[in-house]
Amino acid sequence: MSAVDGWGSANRYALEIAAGHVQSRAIRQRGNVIMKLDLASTAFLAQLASLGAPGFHEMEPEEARLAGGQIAESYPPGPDMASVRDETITGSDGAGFRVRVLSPTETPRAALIFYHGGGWVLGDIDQYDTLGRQLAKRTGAAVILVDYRKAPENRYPAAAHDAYDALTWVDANITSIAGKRVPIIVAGDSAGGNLAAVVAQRAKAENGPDISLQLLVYPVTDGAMNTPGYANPDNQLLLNTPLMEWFWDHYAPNKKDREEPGASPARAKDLSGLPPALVVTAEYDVLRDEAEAYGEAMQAAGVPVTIKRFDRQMHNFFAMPGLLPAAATALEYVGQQIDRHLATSSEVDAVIVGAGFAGMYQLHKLRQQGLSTRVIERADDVGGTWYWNRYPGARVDIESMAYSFSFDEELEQEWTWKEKYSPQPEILEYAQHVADRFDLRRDITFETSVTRALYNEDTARWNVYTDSGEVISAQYLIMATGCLSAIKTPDIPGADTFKGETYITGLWPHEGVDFSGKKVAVIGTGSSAIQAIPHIAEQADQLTVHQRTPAYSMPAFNRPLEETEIQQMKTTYRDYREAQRNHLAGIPYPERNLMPAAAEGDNERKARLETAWESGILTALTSSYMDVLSNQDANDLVSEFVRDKIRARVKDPETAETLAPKTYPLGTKRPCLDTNYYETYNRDNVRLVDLHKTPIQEITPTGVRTTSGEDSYDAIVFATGFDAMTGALERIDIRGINDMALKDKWADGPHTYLGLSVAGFPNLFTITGPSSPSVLSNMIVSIEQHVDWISDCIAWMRDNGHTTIAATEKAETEWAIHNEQAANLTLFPQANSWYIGANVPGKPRTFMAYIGGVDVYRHICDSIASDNYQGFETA
Ligand code: NA7
Repeated sequence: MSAVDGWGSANRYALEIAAGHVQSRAIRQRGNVIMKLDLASTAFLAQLASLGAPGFHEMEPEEARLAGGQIAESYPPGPDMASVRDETITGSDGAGFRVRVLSPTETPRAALIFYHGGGWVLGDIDQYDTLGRQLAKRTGAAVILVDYRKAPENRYPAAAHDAYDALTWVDANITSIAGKRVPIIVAGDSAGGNLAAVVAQRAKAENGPDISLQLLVYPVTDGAMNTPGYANPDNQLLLNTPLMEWFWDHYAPNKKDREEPGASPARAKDLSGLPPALVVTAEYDVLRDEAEAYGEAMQAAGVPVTIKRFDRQMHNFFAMPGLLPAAATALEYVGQQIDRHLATSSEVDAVIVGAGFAGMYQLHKLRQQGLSTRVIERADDVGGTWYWNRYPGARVDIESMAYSFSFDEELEQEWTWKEKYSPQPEILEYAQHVADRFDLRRDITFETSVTRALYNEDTARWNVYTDSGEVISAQYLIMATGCLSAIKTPDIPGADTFKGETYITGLWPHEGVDFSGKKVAVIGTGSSAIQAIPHIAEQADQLTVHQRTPAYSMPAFNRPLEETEIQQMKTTYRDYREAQRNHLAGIPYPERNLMPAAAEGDNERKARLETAWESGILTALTSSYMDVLSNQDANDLVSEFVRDKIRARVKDPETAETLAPKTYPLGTKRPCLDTNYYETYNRDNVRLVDLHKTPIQEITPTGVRTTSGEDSYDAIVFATGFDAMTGALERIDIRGINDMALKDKWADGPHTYLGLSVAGFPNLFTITGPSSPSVLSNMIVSIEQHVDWISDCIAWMRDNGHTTIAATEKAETEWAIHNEQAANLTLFPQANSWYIGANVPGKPRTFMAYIGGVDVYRHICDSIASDNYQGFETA
């Protein structure tokens, strides 16, 4: 709904009455003046002017309140809150008044007391509900709207008393409002700004509650009404001199009262020692000059004050949410100022998001370089993917000794892997060992999620928000959020109606699950399902697997490692690491055969593929010929070899054919390693449902309904994967220059330079970000390369006196073109894989990993760095 539409749908009676509020005559006669307003405000005033009606000051207060209330009904509803509660406070003089506590969905990081405008005569907390909610959502503060007593029924100082009583009530109840002691902000617009200023002065004079900030939106500050704006009708849009006189006459008819600072805060003799203030004004507002004068007077008295005038705006624009775009702009501005204000208490050089392998190593490196660093992690321990994926059978499918850190030789030597492919608990133990060994936990804040990160162009720093209400200011923001960490929530109709047990492989209960005696459904047949299914089948009474796309899987031949091979590896680690770094996928053995598949006869080829099969190494089949991933015929030969293996492993020919993938080339979706996966379908208690033949229609309260009927289950296991590569980044509201949201920038797919940096987002780094080799490689090899590169870049910046670095658009485009060309040389784009975003409905289809190889990519990154970070802009 546009601003004008919103207004147009408002009650006509309200419009007519409000029209007088605008000085319609002045508007008609001075069209040149109102055209100085922005378009929406001009249209808004023109609509009011065309209606013609008495001004508020020509009405009785009750009638004016009614009109004001009806105008407010055209505001859109505000955002949802965690809770909204109205309370009645008994003030110090015994009178009661209402407050409304709006609690944001995050733990509040401040309490913002808002006094509404309306000349002490009009307005109430219902009319400010939308603005209050918007403020709570944007600032992360609990907002307390105050329904102070109004004039003329209750003249000065009733409103000022209530305003102060609201402050002391909030101060006394801060832990029930915010969960802990948080900073208090007093805020208000127009007459409400007056009350906020008055409250701040009284709190100072009486040594009352600590106020962290005053937010004064075009506040009334002086009953003398003698600033230049009062003499200039051109400057009086939506509020004019007669209406101000009417307000003052109702609030403080006694002229002597108006001279007191309790009514006119600008009259206070000493403004020093007041809390910092943010004064917001509008260019065409009768209150502009007195508001700015008050701000300047506080400044002169040594108070930190920011005065922000919104050009081409009129009085009241801030409090018309949804009607004027400028209201949203001003709200964002105020939000950022409050962010800055609250952020100053927590400052570090770098914030790292995520304490998986990437976050841990990055913390270690930056610490070594002397940077103060905080890691924010949503889990209660380190480990990332290995913390969350605890489903039965979860294990690494790259050899354990290759899937480990190389940066510290002592670490390599002291840690001994027990199996060829370690199970999840052992890898988690390794992550914990790394955290202990390098004393990482002291800089990691656990059980906390980053919800927003906003780049502040003035300070060239990031404000990083957490769901615990903290804001951290950091020069560098490093996303170590993982490529496969944002769970794809089950996108099947009715998924939330199932009454039995529901499990998601990537969010497995820590205490484990006992499926004994149960009828279990598994949905999905990717790597996670393939690992879990044999274990679930052994426990469950019956297991039904729902397969949409079959995977190519080969046996892992997992086994305990022998002492001799452990020792052999430990003595040759350096050479092995070197080979990893210079290999396409960071998995150097078996070596890639540089011969095309067609160059060998059937028998030699069969022998070669058998050897690859027996190795139980993930990349062995795709490495068997140089063209397996780029030539359809070559791929067909290898794919058919695997299909024959599946046929040999599964007794029932129909089930075997269903399990044999035929719709995409081998290797173009993530291949899998398994232990007894296909053999599991030979069990009597296991059944396969081919969703291509009988698609799922819905999940019901008791089971799963496909086009062939409904089956009931005790438990459903969703092994349905992740919103890969971009999901974890886009779920955080990351905003760069000009408030550009990363999610918007990536609306048609991720744009990055090297998968490390994003144009328009200075000092933001993404470890194994989209368009880097990441998931096409051994993740640990890629993580180490990225962390080393980022750390070197930061060191270089410091050595050369640069405070910011960001990719240029040009470099980003060049990288995107190169990426696309590289992908198009292969068969990868043919498959509907998560590499391409095809698994998430509505996700743009782009190939999200660099296919040129870890070795080539490393070379490119190093060349760019040694060429003074070509493609980056520094400041
Ligand atoms: P994957 O590999 O994305 O597998 C998810 C599976 O779930 C896959 O078989 C999907 O079929 C299937 N799926 C997803 N949504 C549905 C719906 N709505 N209906 C039916 N089937 C569905 O995730 P994993 O957790 O197994 O593995 C992720 C990576 O982690 C893995 O590759 C390793 O790198 C580690 P689809 O193929 O989309 O037709």
